[in-house]
Amino acid sequence: MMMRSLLVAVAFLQVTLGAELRGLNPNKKHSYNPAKDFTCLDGSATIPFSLVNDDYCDCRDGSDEPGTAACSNGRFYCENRGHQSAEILSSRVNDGICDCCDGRDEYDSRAACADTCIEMGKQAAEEQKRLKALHEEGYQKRLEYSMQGRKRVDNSHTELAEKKAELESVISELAALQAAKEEAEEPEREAKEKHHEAWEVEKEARKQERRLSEAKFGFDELDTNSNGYVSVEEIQARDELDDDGDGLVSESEALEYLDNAREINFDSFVDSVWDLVSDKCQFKKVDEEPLLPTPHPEERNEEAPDDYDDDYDDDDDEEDDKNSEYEKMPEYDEPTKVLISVADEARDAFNTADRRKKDLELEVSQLKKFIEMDFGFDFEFTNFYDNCYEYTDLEYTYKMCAFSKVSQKSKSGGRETSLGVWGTWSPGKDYKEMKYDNGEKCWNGPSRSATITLKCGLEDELLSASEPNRCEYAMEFSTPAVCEQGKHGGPHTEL
Ligand SMILES: [Ca+2]
Ligand SMILES: [Ca+2]
Ligand SMILES: [Ca+2]
Ligand SMILES: [Ca+2]
Repeated sequence: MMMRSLLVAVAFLQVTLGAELRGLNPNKKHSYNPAKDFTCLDGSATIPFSLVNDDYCDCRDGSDEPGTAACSNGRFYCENRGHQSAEILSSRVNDGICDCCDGRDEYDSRAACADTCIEMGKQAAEEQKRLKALHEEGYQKRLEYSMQGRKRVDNSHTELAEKKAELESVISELAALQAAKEEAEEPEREAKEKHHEAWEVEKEARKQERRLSEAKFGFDELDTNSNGYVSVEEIQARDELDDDGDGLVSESEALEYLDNAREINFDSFVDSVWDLVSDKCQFKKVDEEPLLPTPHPEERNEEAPDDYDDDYDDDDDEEDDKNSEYEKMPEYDEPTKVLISVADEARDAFNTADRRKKDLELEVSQLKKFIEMDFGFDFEFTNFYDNCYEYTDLEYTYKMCAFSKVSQKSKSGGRETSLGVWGTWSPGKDYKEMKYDNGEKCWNGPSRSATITLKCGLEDELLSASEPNRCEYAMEFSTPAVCEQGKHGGPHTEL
C-alpha cells in the first residue's frame, strides 16, 4: 500500500515536472524523468537530472538545455497556445526579441513580450479559411480541366488511329503511283529525246544556212568590182587584214588569205577564206532579212548541240530566249505534248500523295508525342500543352510554353534566350514542379534551366520569375490544376 502510493506520487511528480520543464517539446517528455539520471538524447552522456536546464551545456546534442540558451545547437519549444506551436533556436532564448507569440522565450529578459497568439491564431484561421475556399473553388475548375483533358487525349487516340490507317493506305498507294509515274515518264522521255535530237539536226542545218548567207554578204562586199571573184587586190583594200600591223596589206598577206590563189570564187571562199576574214573584218550587216544578226562566236559555242543532253526540262525554253529567234526550239509536236501531259498528271498524283504521306507522318509523330506526355493525376494539365504564358518584370519578359520551352527576352529588344526545354515533372512533388533544362549555355557556365512551381489559383498565370542561382531560373505559376479538395492550406506551408 505504501509502495503503491509512492509510485503514484513519483508518477505525479514526473508528469507535473515534465510538463513544466521549460522549453521542452511535449513529444519528448518521456525522455525526461526527474526521478532518474538524464541520458542525453544522442546517448553521448548520462548526467544527474539536476543538470537539466541548469544553464550549462552538458550534452553534445544540447538536449539537456531545452529551456536555456546554453547549448548552441539546442531547441526551445514555444507552446503558443491559441496558435501553432513552434521550435526556435536556443540562441533566441532571452535575446531580447520576442520569437514565440506567447513571449515565453523571453522569460528572463527585459523584453516585455505580449501574448499575441490568440490574435495570430485568428488571422491564421482566416487565412486558412480563405485558402480552403480558394482550393474548393479551384478544385471545381480542376475537375473541368481533367474532363476536358481526358476528352482531348481520348480524341487524340482516335485521331492517331485514323491517321495511322490513312498513312498506311497512302504508303501502299504511293508505290503504285510511283510505278505509274515511271511508266508514263519513259515514253515522255523518249519522245522528248527524239524531239531534241531532231532539233539539233535542224539547228545545225540552220546554222550552215546562216553561215552561207553571211558569207555571201561578206563576199559581195569584198568583190568590189562584182566580177564574181575576190582578188588579191580586193583583199589588199581591206585594212583590217594587215596582219603584221605595218600599215598596209601586202600582196603576200593577201595571198595567204586566198590560199595562194590570185582570185577565188564564192564556193572556195566559203570553204577556206570566210572563217579567216569574218573574224577580222566588220562587214555591213545583212539588212534585216529573215536571217538575223550573227551571234557572237562565244555564244555560238554555248549553243553546242550537247546542251540538251543534260536536261530536258522545259526550262530549256527560257535558256533559248537569250538566243536569237532562229535558235529557239520549236514546240513539241502534239503526240509528245500528250505524253508530257499524261506524265505531268502521273507526277502530280505521285507528288500529292507523297506530300500527304509526309504530312501524315508529321501528324502521327506529333500525336504520339502528345499522347505520351504526362498530364498529371487525371489529365488536369492536358490543355496547357503548347499554351504559352508570359510574365514581365522591370527588365525582361519571361515566357513559359508548357511542356515545350521557357525563354527570356529583354524589354529593350534583342533575341529570345532559351532558359530550357521541357524536361520532367520533379519527382516526388506531386505535379507541383516542372523542370525545363538544356537552355542556352551561360557564358563560361552551365546550360540555363528553369523550375516552375505551381500553386493553387483560379487563373492560369505566370506570377513571378527570378534567378536564385546563376543560370537557374525559378518561376511561380498559378493554376486551378493544382487546387486540392479538402485542402486547408496551413498558414506555414502556404504563406
Ligand atoms: Ca546542463
Ligand atoms: Ca527571443
Ligand atoms: Ca572581183
Ligand atoms: Ca602588212
